[in-house]
Amino acid sequence: TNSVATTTTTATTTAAANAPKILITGSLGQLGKGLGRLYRKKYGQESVIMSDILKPSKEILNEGRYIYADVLDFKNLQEIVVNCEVDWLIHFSALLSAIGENNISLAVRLNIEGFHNVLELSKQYKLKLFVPSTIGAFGPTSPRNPTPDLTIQRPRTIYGVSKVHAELMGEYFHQKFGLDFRSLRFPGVISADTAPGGGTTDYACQIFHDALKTGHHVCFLKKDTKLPMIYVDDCLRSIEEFLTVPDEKLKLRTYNINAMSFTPEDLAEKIKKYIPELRVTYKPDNRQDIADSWPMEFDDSGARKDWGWKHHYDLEELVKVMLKYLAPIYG
Ligand code: AKB
Repeated sequence: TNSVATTTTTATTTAAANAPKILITGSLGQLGKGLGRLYRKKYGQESVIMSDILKPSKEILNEGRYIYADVLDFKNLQEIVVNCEVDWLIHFSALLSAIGENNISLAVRLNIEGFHNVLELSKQYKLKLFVPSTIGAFGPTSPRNPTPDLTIQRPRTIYGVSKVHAELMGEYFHQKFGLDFRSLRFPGVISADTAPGGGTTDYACQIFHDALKTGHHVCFLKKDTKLPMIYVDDCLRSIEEFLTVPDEKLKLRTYNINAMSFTPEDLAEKIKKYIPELRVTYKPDNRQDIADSWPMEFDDSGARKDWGWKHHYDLEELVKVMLKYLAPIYG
């Protein structure tokens, strides 16, 4: 038993010794909490530094290191990168599509100036830099059905424009300075334990809560608006897998990622299999215009071919896992 214990301890110590120090900005948003957990499990509790400008919950504090980091403050970020010996920077801070249109100047500052700060620091300190991009990086002149990796990108939201900017700057810094910049374009991400932060695809999370709470969902998109979507576990796994792909396998610095496409009506029908009393009223608002300019089918064959991306959750599985998670909460 002793030698097994020693071997296991040595293995864990070696893993921890080789583990990258990962700083996650905007970590209290939809993706940060889950990714932090995933990396702490993989590389040890000490390997992840969660950061944001918000006050964390007790739960977050109990899970490991959390610090205040304002991505608009270059010196503050620089100090963290140096003092915490950061190797990888995962940059989640951003205003999403719908909320960005309501506060364009803040979106420009956060999504563009904030990104410049992390880009510059990543170059200076030779960090691996991951920045999520989005289906929102496409626009009405892009092919929508399907949308390939390389095509016209003329988005009509400040969120989309800032993401195209990030994709291009990252690619340029890679080619010019050898920066290990990587990005994935995500569809709408659906999660149960964290809430999305003001996007056009948010209805696909909210409908589950409403179905269980009141049996009535008011949808801000038309019933036949088809958009690509992914379950959060698949999304986080794609980041984890992508960041360890050897450089020589990557043909692009930014890949499309996808799992499924559905309309609000498709989703409601699937949920009704479990909650037949669900009623949906359609009241499209300005988010409809955004959705109408985005991909309907997202072609992620590049990621599948170059580094083996595979989703696990389709619409059926998504509905099952969301209801399994949320049903006990609403009793
Ligand atoms: C949004 O709707 O803004 C985001 C996204 C698809 O990038 N969920």
